[in-house]
Amino acid sequence: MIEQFMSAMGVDKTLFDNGDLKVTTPIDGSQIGTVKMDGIADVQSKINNAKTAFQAWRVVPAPKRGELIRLLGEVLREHKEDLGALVSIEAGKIKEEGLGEVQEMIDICDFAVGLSRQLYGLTIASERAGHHMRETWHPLGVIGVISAFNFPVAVWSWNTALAIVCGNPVIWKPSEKTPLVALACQALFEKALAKFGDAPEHLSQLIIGHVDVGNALVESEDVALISATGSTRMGREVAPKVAARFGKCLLELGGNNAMILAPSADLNLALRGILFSAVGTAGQRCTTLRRLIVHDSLKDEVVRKIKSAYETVTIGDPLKGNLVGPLIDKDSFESMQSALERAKSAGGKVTGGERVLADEHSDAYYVKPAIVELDSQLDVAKTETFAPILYVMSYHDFDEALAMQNDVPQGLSSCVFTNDIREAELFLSARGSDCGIANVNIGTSGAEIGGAFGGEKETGGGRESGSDAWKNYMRRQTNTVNYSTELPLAQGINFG
Ligand code: UN1
Repeated sequence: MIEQFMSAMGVDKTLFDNGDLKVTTPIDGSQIGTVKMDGIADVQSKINNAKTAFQAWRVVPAPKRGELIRLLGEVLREHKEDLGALVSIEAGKIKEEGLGEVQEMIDICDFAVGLSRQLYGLTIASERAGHHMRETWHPLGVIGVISAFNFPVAVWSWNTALAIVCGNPVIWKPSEKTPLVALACQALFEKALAKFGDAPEHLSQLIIGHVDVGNALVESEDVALISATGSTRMGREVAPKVAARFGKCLLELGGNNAMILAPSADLNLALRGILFSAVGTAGQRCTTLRRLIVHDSLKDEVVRKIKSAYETVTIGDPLKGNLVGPLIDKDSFESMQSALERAKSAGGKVTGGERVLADEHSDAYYVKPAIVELDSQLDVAKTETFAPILYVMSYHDFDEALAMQNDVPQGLSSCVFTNDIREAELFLSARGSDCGIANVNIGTSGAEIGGAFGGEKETGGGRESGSDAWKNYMRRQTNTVNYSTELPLAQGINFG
């Protein structure tokens, strides 16, 4: 099933049919490959390789480093269909979303190429005559990337495109659920390297395995930045370990994203926004819409319309034109069912959520998206369940809606649908949404790469992708230069 794509992208067959880690597709649960896992000693030697690569790469001019990423973007354009299909097969995304993910990679490459000529620092007025101050940004060191199954390639590219133009090598530990797309990205990166010519070896390396190898990366003093995307539970493990060695962390953890739907909203627009954000990627985006806070005057109509829209959503093989593909695995299905049970026993009214296509695919987990009507925001709605469950609650005043929106431990994405400028601006104000992403008349998911992506509270505080997220991958140096013949001290100190 995967061989044609893998060979088109230049992945050697021995890399995926001769290993100890079994890889299955969520489409039907069948095995699609086996991959060799790394051990702790492999991690150490890859870190050493990366350290050597760093010595050479950090002194290559940044615009030249950008050329490598320009070539990566070119290779990705050539292989968009192959990589997109492989993402669909390994992660279960529908075809359009698999392609969209590769487009997101191409976009960040373009962004990073421009950035390679814009790694600007400030010049600062010195208080001393004949002195000049400035800020310089230098390459940081070895960058460790830990990514999740749900955006199995885009998150690597956000980090890698920026890290490379900023002068750093990358070691990537993909999710053990999606190692094949990682092998493909590595092969595509190597194609770009071959076109580029004289880059040092080991600018991009993969580590495949479970939490033990991830830990070895996290605990290594030779890894300057750990950029980790995944659950809040994972972040709680990683962050203290990195902090203990004074390393840097960029965390992209759980989300529990809400929409406030106000009376003045364009309902058709809102319904389309709800549908894409709540059921797209089968509810398995960090940015998935999980809570709908709807004005009480609209609640019945909106719930009715969502239910009828959900009836028309086609569920099934993600490569065959359906809108909703499978959940990643059985564990994911079980945690969805247990969240629905909890909601039910706390008085929630559950519609949908049941397994479908079980006869055809006993080892794959397709579900109907669920709507859960709640009288108030119960604990179950404050927990992120990585599945298509939309909790619907109503509000009466806008302040109450804002309080509900913010009353969860996570702080990734949020939106308001309104045509009332006061509500829209309040939502975006200091006392509005407490999330890293706050949108007006756009759903919670599907962010562009140009903005900084990430969120507050249990989401971990990191910002990746656009805006000035590149600063994560560089170290800031403050320079003071004295071009006078005196040695005046700052703060006017007279030292004899
Ligand atoms: C993620 O789910 O980890 O905003 C990333 C979005 C995508 C990225 C999601 N551009 O939905």
